Amino acid sequence: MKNHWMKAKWIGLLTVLMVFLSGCGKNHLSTLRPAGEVGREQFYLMILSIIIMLFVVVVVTILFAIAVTRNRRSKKGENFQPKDVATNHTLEVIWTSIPIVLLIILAVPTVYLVFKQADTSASVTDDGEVNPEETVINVRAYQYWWEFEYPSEGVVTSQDLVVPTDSRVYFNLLGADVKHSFWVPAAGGKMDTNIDGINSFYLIFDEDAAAETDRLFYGKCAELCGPSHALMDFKVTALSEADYDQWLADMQAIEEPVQPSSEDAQAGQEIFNNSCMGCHATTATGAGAMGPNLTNFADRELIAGYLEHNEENLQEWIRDPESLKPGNKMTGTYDLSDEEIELVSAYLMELSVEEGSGDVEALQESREASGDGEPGEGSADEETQDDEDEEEGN
Ligand code: HEC
Ligand SMILES: [Cu+2]
Repeated sequence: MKNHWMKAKWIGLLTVLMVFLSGCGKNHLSTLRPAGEVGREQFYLMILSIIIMLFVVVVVTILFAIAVTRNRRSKKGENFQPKDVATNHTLEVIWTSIPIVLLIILAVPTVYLVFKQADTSASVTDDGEVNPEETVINVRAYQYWWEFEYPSEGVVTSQDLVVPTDSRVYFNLLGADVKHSFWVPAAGGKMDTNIDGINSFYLIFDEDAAAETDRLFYGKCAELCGPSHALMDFKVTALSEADYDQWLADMQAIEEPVQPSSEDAQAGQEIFNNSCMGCHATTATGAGAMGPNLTNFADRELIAGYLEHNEENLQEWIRDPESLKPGNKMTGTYDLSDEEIELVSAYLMELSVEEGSGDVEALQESREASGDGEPGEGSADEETQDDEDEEEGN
């Protein structure tokens, strides 16, 4: 009987381990498969500390084994007294200095990297403005969603973060209500989003790593921030520099909300304007709104940060957000019939940003002409023109 129990326990333990450990090692998710320089440096620190720890464990285990086995009474007789080393100076110097040396070995690279990875000075210009030549993203964390603002380009999005590969991406982190924590496990360690001060750091996403993971990485909130904390996920889309610029330009081109084509969607837009517009923007400007910016909602990977992106889930979300994300701030703020929900969701599913509709050259020029004026403003007329052309094409 007892044997059976032992066996069952082992099998149980192994199963649990298998389930959890098989979660490790996925490229888009894991700290153990770093996707860029920052994550890699932190990974090496982990390896270094594990090596040091193993060394200590091995040495202590050997000493312990010697102490236990060497002077057994059964071997040496009842009256044997082992040599007293309590005041041996040489030994004391050795076992005081070894830990000090080990800590120094760990401290030097740790301190060096902590300072290196906290260096965000390139993200601001000498006058304290955001440097338009670097990728700078302002992150605002809300219960239970994420807003991403690209200050130099005047673009706002939410839930799906878009970044360029192979260069530093600087993040300025702020919490809008309570403290959250911004974490993209594959790219680097987490950092708190406080409500009373901006925390900054940078991450790097390698082009190779991005290509391996369909350009998608997972992000999470890593601070217990309320009942739906565990659902406060986001996606990171890592694009090549050129595609990233094109995405920004495409977003900039949406100066007016996308016009729906089908009749259902048009009716949905009216409902949206009456019931939802107060919290949700459908153009790519306007940070600090009550709800996620929905300009490119149809292009996103997920709904509400964690649901598969399809019309069924969207309708379920609009019908009863509380059942999907307890404690969220959208619950109970409107009253729609099932039919209205279908219309509104048809509208949202048309909120797509046309690829290639933006003027990349204007974007890049405005970046180079850094310092004076607001970047991205200059080409507004042209972009409106482009928009109209495309609508006719639809
Ligand atoms: C009081 C403000 C408010 C109103 C009104 C409101 N919402 Fe929301 N909405 C939110 C908030 C806040 C969230 C984020 C919830 C979360 O994820 O915690 C959200 C999330 C969403 C999402 C998911 C967004 C994403 O990026 O995945 C959709 C879709 C949505 N709302 C549609 C609607 C529709 C349709 C209406 C009108 C019928 C509406 N909302 C009315 C505040 C509001
Ligand atoms: Cu959170």
